[in-house]
Amino acid sequence: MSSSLLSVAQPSTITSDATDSPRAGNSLIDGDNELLIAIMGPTGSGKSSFINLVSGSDGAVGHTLKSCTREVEPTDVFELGGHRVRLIDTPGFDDSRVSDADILQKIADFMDVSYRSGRKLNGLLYFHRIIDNRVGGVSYMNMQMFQKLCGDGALKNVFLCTTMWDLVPPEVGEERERELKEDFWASMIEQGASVVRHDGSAGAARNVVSRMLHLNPVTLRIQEELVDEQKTLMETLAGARISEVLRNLESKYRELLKRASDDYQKAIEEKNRVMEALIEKQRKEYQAKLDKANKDNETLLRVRDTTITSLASRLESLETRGRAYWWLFFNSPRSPPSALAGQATASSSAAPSVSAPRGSTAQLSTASKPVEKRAARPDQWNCAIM
Ligand SMILES: Nc1nc2c(ncn2[C@@H]2O[C@H](COP(=O)(O)OP(=O)(O)O)[C@@H](O)[C@H]2O)c(=O)[nH]1
Ligand SMILES: [Mg+2]
Repeated sequence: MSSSLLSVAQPSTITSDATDSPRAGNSLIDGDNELLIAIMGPTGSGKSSFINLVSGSDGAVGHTLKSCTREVEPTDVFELGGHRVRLIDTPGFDDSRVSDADILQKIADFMDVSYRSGRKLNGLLYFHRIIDNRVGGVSYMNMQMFQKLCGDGALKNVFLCTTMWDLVPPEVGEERERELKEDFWASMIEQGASVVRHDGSAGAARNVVSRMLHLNPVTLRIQEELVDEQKTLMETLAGARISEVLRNLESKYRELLKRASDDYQKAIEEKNRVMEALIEKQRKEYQAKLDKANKDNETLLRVRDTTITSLASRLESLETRGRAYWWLFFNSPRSPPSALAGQATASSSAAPSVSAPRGSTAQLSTASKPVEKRAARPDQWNCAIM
């Protein structure tokens, strides 16, 4: 990469003395707008921990497999530097128990509904662990999906954030960061993406977000594709990429399974018990991976032909998840679609178990305070379509 490119996006280690300068259009006083910032990246890259640090919420941090984020999860609104901010946590494309196709659909659904309801994202943060010594399968897949979802036009609102600097010697981290900038992130940096380091502290986390508060909202490529161009999910760049990856994976594991089955047969004939057990174990692993690829492909087939033309029909198609997007309609340029609002009743149905804004029950610092909760909640609407 050229030195001029490097100079465009020198990483900045965010320290707690950085400040933001609120702009009139986005401030609490003028317009009372909420700023939306989405957080993406592989599972385990520190997204939920970061979100908890900034917002004071207590969403699931993945110390165990079970506690990983599997839904698009907005925080409650909180205040930062005079702005009302909501962060959106997203699952990574690498969950062993949820198909990548399902994850794409969940993220695409959220982006679709938010865009149709007139709410654009102000920024996107992409997380990457600096401890990863190579950008292999999972990291690469997540980066590719992120780029396809964003499109080039949104990259000026993207911050590429490295985490877990406390776990590597500084010189090792710096070398990996250089590789990321010169290779994997080079095209995003050229289009305006910024590179930042998060040192794990609450002050640093808040200052990363502070740097995004003045950005003008952007439309993501996937939002244009789904809403403006009325493409099906599989016709989008992200959908096409995932479908290509899954097709390749399916044929790869089918081939590996066939070879393992031949070797297994040979081991039985040769009465080689040790080899037989080893190959059987391998065969089961390949079978599980093939099953997952098949399941992903089934999900893709299910969503392949669905083109959604209106917000009401999008919400209808979302079943339980749609109910969790109620908050998008508050302070939004659009009202809830009549399909929802017309059925509002005083009787309360169960709040959605997923995607409802996280409670902000944790101790909060003065720099990050929760804003008052809204009185009306559409989870109290008895919506037949949900
Ligand atoms: N050492 C270290 N661990 C971290 C840091 N950030 C997060 N973690 C840990 O990394 C694990 C995954 O974090 P999580 O926030 O759930 O990642 P997510 O899957 O991207 O949401 C958890 O055990 C966190 O406590 C960091 O900056 N340094
Ligand atoms: Mg998480």
